Order: sequence, then C-alpha cells, then structure tokens
Amino acid sequence: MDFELTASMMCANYGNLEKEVKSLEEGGIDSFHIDIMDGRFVPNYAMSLNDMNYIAKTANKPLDVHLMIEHPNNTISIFLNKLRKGDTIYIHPEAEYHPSTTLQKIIDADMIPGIAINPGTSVEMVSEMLRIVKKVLVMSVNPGNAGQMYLPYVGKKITKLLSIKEDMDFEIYWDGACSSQHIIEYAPKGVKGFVLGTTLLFNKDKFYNEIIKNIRQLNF
Ligand code: S6P
Ligand code: MG
Repeated sequence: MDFELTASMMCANYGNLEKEVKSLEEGGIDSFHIDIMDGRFVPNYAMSLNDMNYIAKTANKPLDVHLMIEHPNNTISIFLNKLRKGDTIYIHPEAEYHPSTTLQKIIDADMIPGIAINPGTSVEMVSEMLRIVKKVLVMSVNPGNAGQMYLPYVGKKITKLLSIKEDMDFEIYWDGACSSQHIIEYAPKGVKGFVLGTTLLFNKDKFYNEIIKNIRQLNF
C-alpha cells in the first residue's frame, strides 16, 4: 500500500530536536509536519519560526508547513524565503479574504500549494481552490491542539473529496487523531498521507522505526 507518513513535530521532544529529526528520518518518515499558530485563528501557539528553520536545516526530508494563522498573505514571504522548493505550505482558506492570491504566491515560489480545511468547512466552500492546489489537508479535529478526539462526521467529507480528486488533480492528507484504524480504512480508498501525532507516534514506549515499520505492515 502506497501512502505517506508525516511526523507532527509539535509533538516531538524538544529536549533533543536534532535526535528526533534524525531518528524519524532513519525510521522512514516521509516528511515533517510543522504546525504554526498565531493565537488568533486558533487559540494556541505551537511551533515557532526558529523551530521550523532548525528542522528545515537539519532534515533531508521535505517539510509540510500548516499555517493556522489569520491572513497568511501578510506573512507568506517569510515562509517562502525560509523553505525549499518542493516543500508544502498549507493555508486555511477560512483565514484569508483572498486565499487564491496567497496560493498563487506559493505556486510561483515552486512550492507545493495546499489548503487545510476545518471540520466545519464543506467541500463546496473551497471547490474553486481545489482546481489550483495539489494537496488538501483534511482536519479531523478542530485545529489548535494535539491529542484531541477524532470527529467522525469528517468521514463523509473525505468520501466526497475522494470522488473528485482525480478530476481536479489533488491528493488528500489526514490531520488529527490519526489511528491505525483510520489508516487501514482510508489508505486503500485513496487518502495519500497521514499526519502522525500523539495518537500513533509520539510519547510511546517504542522506537520510531518500530512504530513506522508496524504502520507500513498494517493488515489492509
Ligand atoms: C492540530 C494540528 C495537528 C496536530 C496533530 C497531532 O491543530 O494541526 O497537526 O499536531 O493532529 O496528532 P494527534 O494524534 O495528537 O491528534
Ligand atoms: Mg497540523
């Protein structure tokens, strides 16, 4: 089964971030998920720009940066200047008056444009943007924190997105409370990647390489 696994770095051990990055890469992670929050669009602050820059310098694998900030257009150049070609930037269309302008800047910088959509945002609300993004990050929890409960009504939205992804040329990614059961159910249906946080990857008694290997060998 071909699917991608991304480590949600807000859940990592900051006591030794370099070791975390290296162990995850050696364990076979595909990319690093960087949650940037502004205390306004979501009621929390997660990773800082310094954290993002440090991981960008330390990691060989790509970054996917999830901007949970109001009006990302105002500060998108900071991210475009720090990231590499081929990294992904997700913006929340709910947080911007003209999200397609911001997405165009990401495209022009040769980065991968994505939208992250809240549990309360419908496919219809973002349908025009689906024509220009390459990735849709479906939030299966309300954004702001790790360690939350999965919101089951999001499943219907994923089904709808799966039915149009080929025509509109985007891939679907899962963010929030991702469990083995979700991967077993949704990877075969075509969800391309899964963000792993406290539910499956971090703060466990096992090494990252064991956990990642076990996920790759799940019984589909
Ligand atoms: C939530 C954030 C996510 C979480 C991730 C944590 O606002 O966008 O990326 O960090 O979902 O995973 P878990 O398994 O702790 O819910
Ligand atoms: Mg996220």
